[in-house]
Amino acid sequence: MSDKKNVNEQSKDEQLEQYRSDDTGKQMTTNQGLKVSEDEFSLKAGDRGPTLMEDFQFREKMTHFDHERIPERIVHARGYAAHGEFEVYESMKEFTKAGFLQDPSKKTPVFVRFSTVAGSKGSAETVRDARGFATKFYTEEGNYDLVGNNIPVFFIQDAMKFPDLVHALKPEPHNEIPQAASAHDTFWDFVANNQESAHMVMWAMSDRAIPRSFRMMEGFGVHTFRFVNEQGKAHFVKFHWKPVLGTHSLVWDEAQKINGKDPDFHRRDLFDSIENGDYPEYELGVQLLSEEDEHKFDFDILDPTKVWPEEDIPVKIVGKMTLNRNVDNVFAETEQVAFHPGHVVPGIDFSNDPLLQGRLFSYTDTQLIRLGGPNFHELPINRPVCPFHNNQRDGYGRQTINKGPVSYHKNSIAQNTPAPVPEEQGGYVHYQEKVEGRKVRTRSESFKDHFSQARLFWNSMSKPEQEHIKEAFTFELGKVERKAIQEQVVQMFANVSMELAKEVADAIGATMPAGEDSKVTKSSPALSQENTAKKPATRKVGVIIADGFNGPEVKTVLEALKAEGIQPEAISDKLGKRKGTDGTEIEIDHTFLTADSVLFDALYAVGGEDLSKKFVKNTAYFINEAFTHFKPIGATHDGLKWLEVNGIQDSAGVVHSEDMSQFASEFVQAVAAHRHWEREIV
Ligand code: HDE
Repeated sequence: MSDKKNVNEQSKDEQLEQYRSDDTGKQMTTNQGLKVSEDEFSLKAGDRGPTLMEDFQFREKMTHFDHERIPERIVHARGYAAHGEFEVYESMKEFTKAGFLQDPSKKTPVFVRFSTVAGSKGSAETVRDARGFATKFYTEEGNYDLVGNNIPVFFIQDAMKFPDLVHALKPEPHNEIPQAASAHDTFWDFVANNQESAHMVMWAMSDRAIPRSFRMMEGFGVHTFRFVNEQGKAHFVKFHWKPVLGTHSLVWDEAQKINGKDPDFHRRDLFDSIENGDYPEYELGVQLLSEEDEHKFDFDILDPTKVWPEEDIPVKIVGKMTLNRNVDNVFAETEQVAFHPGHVVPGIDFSNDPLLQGRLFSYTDTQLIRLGGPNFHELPINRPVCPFHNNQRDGYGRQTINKGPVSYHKNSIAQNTPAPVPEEQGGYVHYQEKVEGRKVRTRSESFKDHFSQARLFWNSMSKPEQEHIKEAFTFELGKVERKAIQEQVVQMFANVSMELAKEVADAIGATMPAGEDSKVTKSSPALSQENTAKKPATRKVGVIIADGFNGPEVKTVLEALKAEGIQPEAISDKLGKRKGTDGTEIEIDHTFLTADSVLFDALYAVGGEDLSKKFVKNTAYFINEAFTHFKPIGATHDGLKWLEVNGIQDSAGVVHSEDMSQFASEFVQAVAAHRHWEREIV
């Protein structure tokens, strides 16, 4: 770190470095720097006497502790983040003048926070919910925040309704139940009475709402934004993040069990991947639309409950983000980071989407209460990497020591500086869109079709995905206590699909909906996860193994798995080392107690000699559960008997062979496929 550089002339990492503190090996002091001689006992009048008011050391320690917590985010409280970098593949000059989108040789530091929406800060992670996907780009022109979700549409069309939506979604106020779940009366009452939610509800009931990993989900800016180029020409733009590993999900029964077995499942996965050097990667995609084409669609492009079908407006892949560094301290970075859709740079502008417009107010406002005042931009994680100067002063926790007498504009004392910057030199000028109209509180007529795209989504799903949606509705409505709400919801979704509504009605004992099925036949294959990238890398395979395993065989298979980037972890009845027939030793990572099939992508049943009854029982349970969750299962020699016990040896995604290298390559393919839905259809 150079002593000469001012803090806001440093790279993001240099900036953070001066705030990092390693206390290892250091002497203990108070916050005032006074060396502490004793840290276990308060100051008392006599061995058994009262504590003295004079004990400033005790009071400082306790006061700091008493104030350790800040309010959690009203939504997206449960989150996890990482640092990384972004690079553009080719200059986007034609469409935007944004500096970080010009030069492929430039790396822009980023900080990304993933989150669930509904749950409190300590809630479980694999709940059914949208996921936040918020990215802060520390650009040379200021911070740019792309504050998105893993679902491309939203429940409502106007920010005015956001508090109502969130009140309905959160635990019910009279008993604070249920935590981090939409399966309750007030949420579905909101849905039934706010039918613009139909499209997003379809996504929320789909596999998208139970991602396998933050590394395997898409991100979307949701709203329509604007790109503006050097010549002042604008294009409408929608932002996409496409995970290089593809978009993959859990199954609902598995997701619920993970919440008990490992409530930190998603953060652990992200943290471990980065520590292992398996850096999560996402490509940035943009859908571009010229201003002249604004009204060419059968939906309004300002409506945040609509997607732009990728088959109509292709997603142009323009760059890549790599997450390559975990935070040093979750509170200082992940908790104190403050995102805001209004943090933009020249070349990126807004549209009149009424949901976006409201967000432009809400995010700064919420930081004022959450981070305790107007100086949150000075927190290390929030500081831009470019210089920032203005006449804002003071407030709680101010860190900058502004020199000189001037804190106003215009002035003569400082030759009228800090001075506004003309557009040609990088000053931000809002896109001069022409607007006129009457002041009204209405929903535009063009926002009133709530069902066509919900149907488009339904049509785009594979059979297994449709089955999962039916089951999700049946689960959620099954938890709703008021019959009238169940009936209303079934009736509402009859507008999307009669098949869906009827099967759900049947399953929950509601009145069969009557009427015509939707006439929308269009589908968008890009929406189905069946068409996503399928790769074996970074998948976790539980290897169930006992003493006396076939050494050469296991070695061949494990090497083949590792060569594909698959991560085998050994499970046995106890920790320590297990010995193979040829003397090979394998260190056990988990016992049947600390592991569970739901924590793995696939199982490889090896077995061994002289297995205890308990071992046999546990293995059969693991295999049966993995099979129920459509997971790949591999078995060789001794392991074959479990396939037979469970009667699954001839099923899809169950791999066994006498030839080890054939077995390994078939098993790798089965793992890459993620899940084997053929089992469901049979
Ligand atoms: Fe947010 N949202 N939101 N939101 N949102 C917040 O800001 C809000 C919406 C999103 O990891 C809050 O700092 C309103 C859509 C993410 O720190 C708050 C409306 C999308 C995060 C807020 C929306 C999002 C937030 C709470 C409707 C996807 C977490 C804490 C007009 C495009 C960011 C905070 C992080 C957080 C308001 C709707 C994404 C209260 C008023 C649509 C990823 O300001």
